[in-house]
Amino acid sequence: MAHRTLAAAVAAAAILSVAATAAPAVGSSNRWAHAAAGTVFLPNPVQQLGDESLIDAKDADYAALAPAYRRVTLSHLDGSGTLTGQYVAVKSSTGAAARTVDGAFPAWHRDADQFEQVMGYYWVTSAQEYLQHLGFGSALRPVNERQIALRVDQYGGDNSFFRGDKANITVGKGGVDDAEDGEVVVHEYGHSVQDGQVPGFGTTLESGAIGEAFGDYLAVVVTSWRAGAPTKTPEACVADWDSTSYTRTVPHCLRRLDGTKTYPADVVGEVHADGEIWSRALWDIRRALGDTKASTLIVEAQFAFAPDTTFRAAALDTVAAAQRLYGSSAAKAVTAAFHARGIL
Ligand SMILES: [Ca+2]
Ligand SMILES: [Ca+2]
Ligand SMILES: [Ca+2]
Ligand SMILES: [Zn+2]
Repeated sequence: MAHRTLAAAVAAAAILSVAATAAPAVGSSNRWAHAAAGTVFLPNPVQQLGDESLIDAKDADYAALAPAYRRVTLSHLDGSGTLTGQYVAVKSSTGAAARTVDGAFPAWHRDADQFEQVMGYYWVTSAQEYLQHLGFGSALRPVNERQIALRVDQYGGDNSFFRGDKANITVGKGGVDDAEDGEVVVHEYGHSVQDGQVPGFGTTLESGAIGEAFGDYLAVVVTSWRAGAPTKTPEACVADWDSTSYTRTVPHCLRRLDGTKTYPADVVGEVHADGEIWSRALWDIRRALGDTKASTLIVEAQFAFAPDTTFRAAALDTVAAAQRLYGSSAAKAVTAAFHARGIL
């Protein structure tokens, strides 16, 4: 199994390098036409194995986790042998920088710092590839097609965050190392995406809540797209693995997309909690229209958001994007999703 995946990766790399040699120069894009195999969770062991009893065990690599490691292809690399690529450059302050050996990244497991570096690279790049598969950067305008920095930091708190410099991501190592959960990485990239669309987005409680909600939504849709559905844990559950460190109830979820909160009754004045009002609307839009249409109109709508937008204004922008892209029946479904939350 691992061999076949590796062989496929090597074949893909060979095709890419042939294309890079044979094709005429197309600006600077050839610089990123490199690929290498790497080992990841797809997206996290709790979701992959359907096992809610897995625990951090102080970053140990124990037998029950073994089936969750997957050999995948890391794409859009610069060919330097480091985790430097078109959409993300990984920096680590906790261990030596990952480097390829004979053209592939060694099969590091979770007890090696380099595992989180590979995870950060793979999941940011996967999220950008998801946006491109929707048509952003081809039929639609590009979304966040810049190289961001992803830092793996050793601070104690269990809270990855999106820095004041906006584009970039820092993942921490509290509890389960944050970058061991692909959904945490993609959530953080969601903030970068919104900042790429609307510089400085998220200056108020409601716009901040929309930011948290979109990160949660993106985490689920990107990981389902890449790893496949149905999932072995509820698809609406975000960060099944990272959350084993700080939740008691099963299934372990940092948050869910399918909650029942409504506006304004359930507003508590905290962006993550209030975000669950917005993310449920996004979840309902996806259930009504399917992944591709829902994600396309949700992301397209965000270009129109003000940095300090309100739930109501952003919902109206989202209805308008649905109408523009897919017509009246889609706009009606989007309106219904926001109406059910008390937003419209
Ligand atoms: Ca680790
Ligand atoms: Ca953590
Ligand atoms: Ca999940
Ligand atoms: Zn966040």
